[in-house]
Amino acid sequence: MADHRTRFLQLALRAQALRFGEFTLKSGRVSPYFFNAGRFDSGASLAALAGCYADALDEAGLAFDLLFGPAYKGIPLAAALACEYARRGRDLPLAFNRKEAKAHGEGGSLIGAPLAGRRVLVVDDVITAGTAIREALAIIEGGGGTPAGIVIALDRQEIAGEGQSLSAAQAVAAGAGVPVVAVATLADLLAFADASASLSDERSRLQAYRAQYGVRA
Ligand code: OMP
Repeated sequence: MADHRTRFLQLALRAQALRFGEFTLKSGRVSPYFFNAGRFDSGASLAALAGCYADALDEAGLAFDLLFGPAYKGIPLAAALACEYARRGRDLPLAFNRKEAKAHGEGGSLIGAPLAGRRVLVVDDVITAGTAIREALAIIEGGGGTPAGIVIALDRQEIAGEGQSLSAAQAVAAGAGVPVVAVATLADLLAFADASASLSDERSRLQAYRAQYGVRA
């Protein structure tokens, strides 16, 4: 497994951003695991996470010239990634949205660098059914930007609905015509659990969940 994948899973477990148990998702599915990016709640842990995003993007070789963080969870992720790129010698423009448009002050719902004419990379936490990401793509198009890709920490590799053959991430990628880059996927998590004796119970629950909702390999 690529170094950044293992590094990310170790970081997520240490930060308790990745937890095992019983969680009801936005989709209504009951999942044996949950990824909460909000647990990357210190400068050092966010910086380490941003390093994993940047390594995954380097590996994918995507071309983009603005980072967009959708409210709320994408905002600190995109900001941390912008700082990571600056540290690596690339100063990228950064933008994000607020959920409720403001009628006073600077107005509107977009904040930061203008999207118009730019190839925009969406920086977000996780894709399950793809709803949140589709909203972000619509915001970018509304702001005159061109979506160039999506980067997330975790692709849960679930089908969006009964009988579908593509995962939600694959369906979003095909629909928008842009790649989705994930630092890690459910398959990576399963491989990671395989290699760690302490996660053997979790592994069988993850496999059962994948058999029910996961995309067929
Ligand atoms: P979709 O919009 O269905 O792709 O789900 C993505 C959103 O679900 C995320 O932005 C979170 O709000 C939430 N979520 C997590 O944060 N972590 C998970 O492991 C699963 C979900 C989820 O509810 O599916």
